[in-house]
Amino acid sequence: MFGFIKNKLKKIYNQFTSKIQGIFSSKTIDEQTLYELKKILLSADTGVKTTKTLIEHLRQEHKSGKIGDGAELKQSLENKLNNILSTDKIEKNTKVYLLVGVNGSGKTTFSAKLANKFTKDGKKVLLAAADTFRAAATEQLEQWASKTNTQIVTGGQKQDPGSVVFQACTKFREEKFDVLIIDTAGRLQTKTNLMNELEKLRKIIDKKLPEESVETFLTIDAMLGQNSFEQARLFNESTNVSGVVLTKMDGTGKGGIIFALKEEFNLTVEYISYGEQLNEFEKFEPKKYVTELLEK
Ligand SMILES: Nc1nc2c(ncn2[C@@H]2O[C@H](COP(=O)(O)OP(=O)(O)O)[C@@H](O)[C@H]2O)c(=O)[nH]1
Ligand SMILES: [Mg+2]
Repeated sequence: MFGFIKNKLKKIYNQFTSKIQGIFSSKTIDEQTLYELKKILLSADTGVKTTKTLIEHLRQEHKSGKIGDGAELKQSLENKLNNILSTDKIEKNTKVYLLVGVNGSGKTTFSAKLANKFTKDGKKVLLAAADTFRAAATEQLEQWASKTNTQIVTGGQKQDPGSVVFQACTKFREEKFDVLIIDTAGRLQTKTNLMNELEKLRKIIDKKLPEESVETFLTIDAMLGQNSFEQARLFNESTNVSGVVLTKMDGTGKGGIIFALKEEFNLTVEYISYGEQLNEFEKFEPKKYVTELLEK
C-alpha cells in the first residue's frame, strides 16, 4: 500500500496490508471475514457510514452468490472503492489557490510546497500571506518564500487579510504572474468570524480576477481521525471548498479518510502531503491509490 509514496510511508502501511491480504487469500467467505474487513476499514478511518455501506453491499453480493472467495471479495471491494473516488471533475487551468483549514493543519507548509513546485515548473509564482492574525504566520511564509525564491505579498499584524488579498490580486494581474497562492488564518475569535472572513476573501478574488479559475483547498491533518470529519463538515458547510489536501500522511496509516471524505462530504482529495520537506507531496491519483492499497 502506498508504495508509490516512497519508502517513508511503506513501513507504516505494512500492518494494514498484511491483515487485508489474509482476507483476500481466504478460500471462503463468512460473517467473520466481513467482520474482520470491517474492523480493518474502521481502523483505517474509513468512517462508520462509508464502512457500513461497503460491508452491507459486500454481504449482499456474498448472499446472492456473486462473491464466494477472498479473490472475488477483493475484486468487488476494489471496484467499490474506485467507484467512490471516481469524479467527473474536469481539469481546470487553475491560477489562484486559496488555502483554508484549521490552525496547524498544514496550510502554510503546503503553500510553500505548491509554490516550489510551480516555480520549478518555470511558472511565475506569487504568495500572499493573508494570515495576519499571528505575526509568526507571516514570518513563516516569508521564510518559505525566500527559500523557494518566490515573491510574496504581506501585511502588518492584524491588518485586514482582505487588503493583503486585494494587493496580491492587483500585483498578480499587473505583473502577469502565472500562479497566486493565498495562505489564510485558521483561527479567529470565533468560527463565524473565520468563515465570514474566508467568504470575504473569496469574493475579493472573484471580483478582482473574474476571469481566473480559483480553487479553494481545504487542508486536513490525516492524523486527527474523527476530528477531521468535523472540520470537513464545518468548512464544507460554510466555504466553497473545491478540493482537499490531506496532510501529515507520514504520521498515520489511516488513509481510509479519503473514501469517507468523498462518500460523506463529496470532497475530493487533490494532494497528499507527507513531511516537512518541499518535495514531500503528491498529486492524488485515485486508481493508483486503490491499487496500492489492496495489492502490495
Ligand atoms: N510530519 C508532517 N508535518 C507537517 C506536514 N505539513 C505540515 N507539517 C508541520 O505541521 C505544523 C503546522 O503546519 P503549518 O503549515 O504551519 O500549518 P497551518 O497552521 O495550517 O499553516 C508545522 O510544524 C509543520 O512543519 C506534513 O505533511 N507532515
Ligand atoms: Mg499557517
